[in-house]
Parts: sequence; C-alpha cells; structure tokens
Amino acid sequence: MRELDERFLRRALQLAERARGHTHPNPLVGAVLVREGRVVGEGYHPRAGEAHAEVLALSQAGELARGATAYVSLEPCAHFGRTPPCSLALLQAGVARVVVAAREENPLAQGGLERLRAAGVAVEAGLLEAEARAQNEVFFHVQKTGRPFVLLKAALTLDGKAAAPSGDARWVSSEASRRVAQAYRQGLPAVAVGVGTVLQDDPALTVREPDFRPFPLMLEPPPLRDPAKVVLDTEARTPPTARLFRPGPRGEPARVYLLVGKGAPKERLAALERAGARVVELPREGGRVSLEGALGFLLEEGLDGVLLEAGPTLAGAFLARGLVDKLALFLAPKLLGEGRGLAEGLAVERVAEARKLRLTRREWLEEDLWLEGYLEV
Ligand code: AOF
Ligand code: ZN
Repeated sequence: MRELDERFLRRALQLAERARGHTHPNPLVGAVLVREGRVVGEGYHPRAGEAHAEVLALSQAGELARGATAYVSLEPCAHFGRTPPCSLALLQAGVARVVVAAREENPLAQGGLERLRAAGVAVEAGLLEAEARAQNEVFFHVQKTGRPFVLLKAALTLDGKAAAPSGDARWVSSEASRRVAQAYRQGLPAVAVGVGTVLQDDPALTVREPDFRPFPLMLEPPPLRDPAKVVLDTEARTPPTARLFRPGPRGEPARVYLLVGKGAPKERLAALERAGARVVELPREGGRVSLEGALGFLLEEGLDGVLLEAGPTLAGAFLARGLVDKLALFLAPKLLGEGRGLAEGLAVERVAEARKLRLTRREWLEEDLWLEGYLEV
C-alpha cells in the first residue's frame, strides 16, 4: 500500500515539474486521482492565476473521481483565491482519500486537510515530504522569511578564483557545467547581475540549451522561458545597447528591471527606458542601491526567487548581508594564482568564523565538480 502511495505521489511531484519556471509566485503542484489502482485523472498547476492541479485532475476524471484517492504534492487549498478551494472541489467530487506530500504554509490557503478530515475523508500527509519541500524551496522560503529566495551561482577555479585580475571570466567552467548552470535560470523567476558584469561580459541571460539535472523529479523539460532580468546599477551605467535587452531565443521580448539609486542621472534613465527597461529608483545604502530594498521590490513584483549571477563585488555584498540562501558552484580544475575571489567584501577574521555550507550535492560534470549547498544561518 505504502509503495503504491509513494509511486502515485511521486507521479504527482513529477507532473508538477512540467510547469517549472511558469508558476511563480505560486508553487509547483501536481495531482493524480487513482481508483481501484488505475489512474483516472492527472493535473498540474500551469501558472499563477490559472487552475489548480486538483481541479484539472478532477475534470479529467469526471464521475470516476467518486471514491478515488487523490495524491497531491501540496496540501489542497482551503481558500477562495483566484480560484475556489481545491479541498471543496475534492469533497464535492466524492474523493474518499487524500494523500499529500507537503503541508500548505501559506496562511491564506491553509486548512484543506482539516476540512477534508472533518467531512469524513481519509487524509495523510508527509510521504515524500523532503522531496516536495525541495521541489518548492522557493515557495516555502518565502512563506517562512517574507523575502525572495536567493541562489548564488558561480564558477571557480580550483584556487577559488572567479575571474582573472583583468576581470576576464570567460570561461572558467566547462561547457557541460554551463549547460547545467543555465537550467537554474529556468528554475527561478529572475536572474540578477551587477552592472559590472554587464559591462565586462555583456550577458544575454536567456535560457537556450539547459541541462535539467538540478531538478531530480523532472522527467521531461518544461517549456523553456527566459527569466526576468534584473540589473543592480546604482548610477545607471548599463549601455542601452546591452545584449540583455534583446528578444530571447524564442522571440519573446526581454523583461528587464534596472534597479538604480535615487538621484541617478535622469538622461541615462530615459535612454534605458527607451531600450525597454523598467527603471526603478531605490534608496541607497552606503552609496549603493539597497539590497534589501531591491529584494523587497522584486517580491512585490511576484519575483520570489533570484538567481544571482554576480561578480565578486555584488556576490560579496549579498553574502556579507546574509541575503544568500543557497549556492551552486562549479569548480574547474584550473589555477589562476592571482584573481578575483567569489565574494569580495565578505571579510571573515578567523577560520572559526567562516560562513559554512550544508552541502546537498557533490557531483562530477566531466572534469568540473558541481556543488550545491545551503548557507548555515
Ligand atoms: C492547491 N493547488 O495547484 C496550487 C495551490 O492565487 P490562487 O488562488 O491561485 O492561490 C495561490 C495559493 O494557493 C498559493 O500561494 C498556494 O498557497 C496555493 N497553491 N494550492 O491546492 C494548486 N497551486
Ligand atoms: Zn487549490
């Protein structure tokens, strides 16, 4: 029984992956309806504002939902939001049992399981919970902290250099690593760089040929889409001709946010707006755009997760302020001797006070070592 439950619940988690990159600020959710050992309905939440996973699975099952078991990756909601509550829809369809992986943590939506149980439906929670929480780490992080999830991605030489002293960083890691690194752009709603990176590398920040290994539950790639592009640019030095303003590989217009400091030169702001940027003036802190201010603004825009592809200055500033939640690092078997580190300005006096990572991945990508870890707080 438990084995079957696990199989169908895993299927629900896999269905949810089909929408990775498209649901923010909503979570990924998948649902499977099973009657007498047979799947009678499947669904996943395609994007914020559209139908919830359970509702799509129910409409596929029709009358066959009566007496069925519903497997859902996240506890069915109890609220009237942009759509009516899924817990009510499951009840009305006559579902007999509901098995969920993770409990809901959005206070607005909580209470689905209690409602179902009170109405006599058998409910269970907690199977595959770790997988489900990892799948929606962005959503759960936001519920807990009220700020966007920040993933710092970097390629480093074995001696810890992100760039040569000239600033040249092309290419530290291998092609294989860069394809995996690109998948993180699909997995988060926004990618952020500092103006230094724009001036040095002129990146496009699009999703072209990702390798989706960062997402273990993904069976097939979701539709590709480019993240919103965010430039932290206190004095508005981004050239209006920068590549990141161009349409993406699928022809979609670029969504660019230029976050500038109050009092940045007006004529440059106008030129950047003409280039297609949404220019946002934010308070300064120590002369630079306030990072907390930037994250607060992004969350208001529904951009609840940020892939930080920053150089040493900006990465150091985020780390020093405790604003990085997770790291994805690619270590290449190269030495630079002199060069720029991962995080300038993160000044730690003693090894005993070093920031520590809880590693969750150590994997070879050809000759590069791919690491993922969470910063311990
Ligand atoms: C579910 N099934 O498929 C999803 C859920 O704005 P709304 O009305 O779509 O509500 C979004 C909230 O509902 C979201 O923040 C999360 O708490 C929950 N998402 N719940 O039962 C789903 N996507
Ligand atoms: Zn719902």
